[in-house]
Parts: sequence; C-alpha cells; structure tokens
Amino acid sequence: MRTVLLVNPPVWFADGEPHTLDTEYPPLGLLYIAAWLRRYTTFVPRVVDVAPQGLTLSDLAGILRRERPFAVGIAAMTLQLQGAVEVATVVRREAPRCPIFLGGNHVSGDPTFVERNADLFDHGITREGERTFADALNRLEAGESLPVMLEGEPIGSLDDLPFPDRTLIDRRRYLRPEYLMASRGCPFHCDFCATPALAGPARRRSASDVLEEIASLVRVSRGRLAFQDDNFTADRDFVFAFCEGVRSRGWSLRWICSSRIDLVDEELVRSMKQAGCEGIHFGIESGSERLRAESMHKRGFDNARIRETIRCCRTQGVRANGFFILGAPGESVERLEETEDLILHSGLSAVVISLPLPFPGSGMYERAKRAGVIDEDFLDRFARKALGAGITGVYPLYLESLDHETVSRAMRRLYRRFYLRPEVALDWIRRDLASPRVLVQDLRSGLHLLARGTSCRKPFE
Ligand code: B12
Repeated sequence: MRTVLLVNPPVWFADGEPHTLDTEYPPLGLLYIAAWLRRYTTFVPRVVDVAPQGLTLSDLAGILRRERPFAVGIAAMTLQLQGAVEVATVVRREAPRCPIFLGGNHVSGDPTFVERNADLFDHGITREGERTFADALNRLEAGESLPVMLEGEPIGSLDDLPFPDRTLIDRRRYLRPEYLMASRGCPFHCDFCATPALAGPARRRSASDVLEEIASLVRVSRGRLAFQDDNFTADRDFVFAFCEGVRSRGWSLRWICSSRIDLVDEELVRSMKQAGCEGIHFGIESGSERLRAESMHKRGFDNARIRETIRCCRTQGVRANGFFILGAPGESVERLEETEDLILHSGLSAVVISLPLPFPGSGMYERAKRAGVIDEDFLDRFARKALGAGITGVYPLYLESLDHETVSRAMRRLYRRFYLRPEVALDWIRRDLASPRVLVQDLRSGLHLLARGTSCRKPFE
C-alpha cells in the first residue's frame, strides 16, 4: 500500500505549534485530488489539515514515520508559504527520499518558486492538480524522472471530476455548512484577484451533477451549503436550472454564494431565494466608481446599480454582503468617504474589509513588483521567515497614495460603525443562536471589534 500524504499547512508554526487565520473551511482542493487518486490510481491518499487537527511539527514527524509515504503533496496559498516551508523541512528530515510536491495558488502565480527553493521542494504543479499530480505519481513509480515544474492540465468537463472525498477529514472539526464548488474560474479579471493564474477559462458543472453531489450531502450538512465559486451566477441559465432542480426535489436547503453586482436581478434572486439562498457575497471593493474601474479593473456597474442590487436582495429576503478593499492605488481620503457612505447607507447585511495585498497571479502583484514593493526575492525571504514570522507587518501592502496608518484607521472606524449599529448586531446575534460554535466565534470577533476595531480573523490591522 503506497500512501500519498496531502498536507494543508497552517500560515506558520511558532515553537512547533500551528498558527492560522481560519480553521473552519475544509481543504476542498486536496479532497478533489484525493478523490481523483482513489479513482484513477492505486495510491492511497491521506489528508493532513494541520491547523484544524491541531498538529504540531513533532506530530507531523510522527505521522511521517508511521505512514512512510510514497510522496507528499503540499497545498499553499501565498500566505501559507511559511507553513509549507516548515512542513517540507520536516519531511526532508524524516523521509529524505520522499518526493515533495508543491501545488495550489502560490506556485500557480509564482512558478519559479520551487526551482528557487529546490532544497525543500522537488516538484511544483501549477493550476488544477488532479490529473497532472496523478500522472506524475504514476511516472515516478514507473521509475521515470520528472521535470521540476509541471503545468496542471485543467479538467475539460467538470462533470468528469469525482466529488471531493470528504471521508478523509473529520467533519466535526469544521463549520456546519458543507462547502462545494459548481464552477472553476471567473470570466472577469479584477486587478487584485489571483484566480486567473490558477483556473484558466471559466467552466461550470451541469446543474444535475451539482444536484447529485448535494443529494449525497443533505444528511451530513442538514441542508446547509456554502458555494465557494468565485462567481456563482456567471451563467444565468445554470442558476435557473439548479434552483428548479432544488425545488422539484422538494429539498429544504439553506445556502450562500458569491456573485457580481451586475449579474443579479429580481427574477434571478427570487428563484435563488425559493431554492434556499440566504445570502450573496458581492465584491464591491470601493464606493468610488473611478477607483473601482481604473485601479481595480472592476467595470460594468455603477453605485446606483449596487444600491439597486442590494435593495432587490433585501426585498426577496436574501442578505447582501459586501467585500471591500481600502487603500488600493489611487485611493484618497475623499474616496474613502464615498466607500464609507456606501457601506453604511446601502442596506448591506455584512461587510468584509481588506487592505491591498499583492498576491502572485494577480495584476496588482505585477504592478507592485514594478513599483518595487515586492519581488521573488522578497517572497523567498518571507517564506523562510527571514522577515519575521506570520503576516501582520511582514507581508507588504501595495499602498501608493495613502499610508498604512490612514487606511487601517479607516478600516477600524468602518468596522465599528457598521457592526455596532443595533440592527446589524441584533441580526447577527439572532442568527448565531442557532449554532453555539458560531455564536462563540462571533462573540470573539465582536469583542475584538470593540477592543481593536477589526475582526480577529483579519490578517492585517
Ligand atoms: C475558500 C477560500 C478560502 C478559505 C480556505 C480554503 C481552504 N481551506 O482551502 C479561507 C476563508 C480560509 C480563505 C482565506 C484566505 N484566502 Co482564500 N479563497 C478561497 C476560495 C474562494 C476557494 C478555494 C477553493 O476551495 N477552491 C476550490 C479548489 C478545488 O481549488 P484549490 O483549492 O485551488 O485546489 C486546486 C489547485 O489549487 C491545485 N492544488 C491545490 N493544492 C494542491 C496541492 C498539490 C500537491 C497539487 C499538486 C495541486 C494542488 O489542485 C486543486 C484541484 O484542482 C479561493 C478562490 C477560488 N475560487 O479558488 C480563494 C483564494 C484561494 N484565497 C485567496 C486569499 C488571498 C485568501 C486570504 C489571504 C484572504 C484574506 N485577505 O484574508 C486568506 C488567507 C488564509 C490563509 N489560511 O492563508 C486567494 C489566493 C491568492 C494567493 N496567491 O494566495 C484566492 C485565489 C482568492 C483570489 N481570487 O484571489 N480562503
């Protein structure tokens, strides 16, 4: 029996203990890869999700000694690079002959990372990993040698993918909704988004394939689902077919998804609501139309359309939540005020505010690189903790016009002003009462918000 360990590292380890931002989301990409290995190879996949399992570096060493894996595959977003390096270091020490693969978002946007860090990683696979990782393992087993870098071959028809193998994780360690994806990629290319480096052309599954996966999940999820798609409503016909499928099966579901302001209207939201949609996340980014269009390359809707879409969701009883970025190149105090006005007076139910983090794979990263804010050498030193452990104050922000203190202050003020309004706070508390775990988590966030002005889950303050 040849085991392949698939590891989701934490953001970093301190004295061997894992530190991370969020532990409540299952590592869907690794579960897809595991399902593919099970169907198309004879390798036995094991998923190690370090932070939710609370594993220390010495626990990992023990797992490696016990499992003696044929290969180790490590997943990493850019902010997990320190964790990935520390995991690879343990693998090198405990299983020196075991090939180490790196995949996921970081290497897809920074494909020379593995060559630059060849002492720790043997191979990198960019883009979607299922098919190419399986082929690579088979070739290694047959005694072939592999190039250091392989480009992941995207799955043409997503209906050909086996469902993620959720038996490989302990469900109780994650939040209640069952996470799933109905598509890969997004037809739009916003400047700050790293998806284009990973996903290639936008593709979606058929409604019947998604419904079949849900049928297998209804019992464990108690009907609560969260779609991870970048843009769930990119294909309108799909959404109608999916919602009709849910209704005709008589399922009582409660689900959330992400969409774009200009891809939602009353007819669509009504259909989604009837199929159990409770909330839609919209990337709004800024209250300044010019900043949104020119700096963030998010075009196609104005502020009037934003207010109209939010109103339309509220009318149907669907929560509209907004994602914002403060301080992107071209930001100004006046533009921050426009954002504040939009956040406080448009009827949003929740907001998530970020600062401009240049991640490889995004247009913003290329611009930040040209501006001398970040480069590959920086990423290598970041990954090795040469600049300090963790993220805050270590990973750079791409701020051009305003300084860090000004945007952080604006972020704290906005969070406080938004969430401490009685109608918003009470709405959260009412919903949280249904789940003690979420209640505890939100109370922690609420206390953090009162004390420091931000949610405790934000990487930057
Ligand atoms: C869900 C999600 C999260 C979840 C966690 C997800 C998890 N546990 O995997 C949470 C909420 C924690 C999260 C947090 C953040 N996220 Co996020 N997130 C997503 C999201 C929406 C979906 C991820 C997903 O499930 N994809 C579906 C699966 C099928 O794809 P996948 O995981 O990428 O896996 C495939 C490939 O990457 C590859 N692969 C993956 N691992 C491996 C391993 C090996 C060995 C191989 C060979 C291949 C391989 O094969 C897989 C199958 O094809 C994506 C956007 C997106 N649509 O992808 C952003 C995304 C991954 N997040 C992103 C960011 C920036 C963040 C945050 C920094 C946001 C913030 N400012 O706080 C934090 C960082 C958290 C951290 N721990 O470091 C960026 C990553 C950019 C980058 N270069 O790192 C993305 C791409 C968003 C974007 N559009 O820019 N996120």
